[in-house]
Amino acid sequence: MSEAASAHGKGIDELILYVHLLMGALFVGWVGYFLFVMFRFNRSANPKADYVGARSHASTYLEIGVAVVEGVLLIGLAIPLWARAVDNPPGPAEKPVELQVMAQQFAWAAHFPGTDGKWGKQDTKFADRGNPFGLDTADADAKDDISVVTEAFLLPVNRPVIAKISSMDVIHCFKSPAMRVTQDAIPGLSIPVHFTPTKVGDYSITCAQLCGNGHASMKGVFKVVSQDDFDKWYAEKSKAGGAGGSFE
Ligand SMILES: [Cu+2]
Repeated sequence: MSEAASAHGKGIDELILYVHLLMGALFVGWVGYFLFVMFRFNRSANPKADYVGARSHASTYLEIGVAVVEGVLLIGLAIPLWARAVDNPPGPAEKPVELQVMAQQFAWAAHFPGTDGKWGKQDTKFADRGNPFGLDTADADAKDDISVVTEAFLLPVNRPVIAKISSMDVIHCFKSPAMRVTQDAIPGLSIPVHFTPTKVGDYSITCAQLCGNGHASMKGVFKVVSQDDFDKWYAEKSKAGGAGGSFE
């Protein structure tokens, strides 16, 4: 797994580690028990079956122990992590960067509201491969909107990001391994995910849902840069602006 580069990434890695440690302990325990039973209760040692079976309560205590550890993982780690990383998106006070992400066979596109901070009008009647976000180019708020298609898009470091994931054809899945974010992209739905990139660098986006014969080549890149570099790129793109992005 690539190194985590988002604020909640460490919590996910810890949870994965603890779940694997528990599974490892169960695996070793079960294999050990299986071997013990094979030797202890083989036919030559026990020519006649015992109809009472086990008399010790050890297995009950072990089962309770495993259930307690599972409970601690679920209630102590998984649910609080979900509350932090999935529920409760950052509010306006945290100044999140907002974007829409559109999946299409077989590429990714991103759409930002531009320097005015307002999304241009969008309607599915305008949406096609040449205008994946269905921007109404006649709308004044759309003039400075940024559409980035099949090229890298930028995000500032240490600032929360809210990405609304959608698809214009089949079900895809937005996956950024380094950000520890995975969300299905479903036609007709706009599903928000949020994360905070914590390291400058280039990070891949892949599609994690088999979506057709070009699925493996459906790669995207986002660059995490300093706030200054992001502002410069954002202003330039916004000036060029409009519904520039096209899958064609
Ligand atoms: Cu896909």
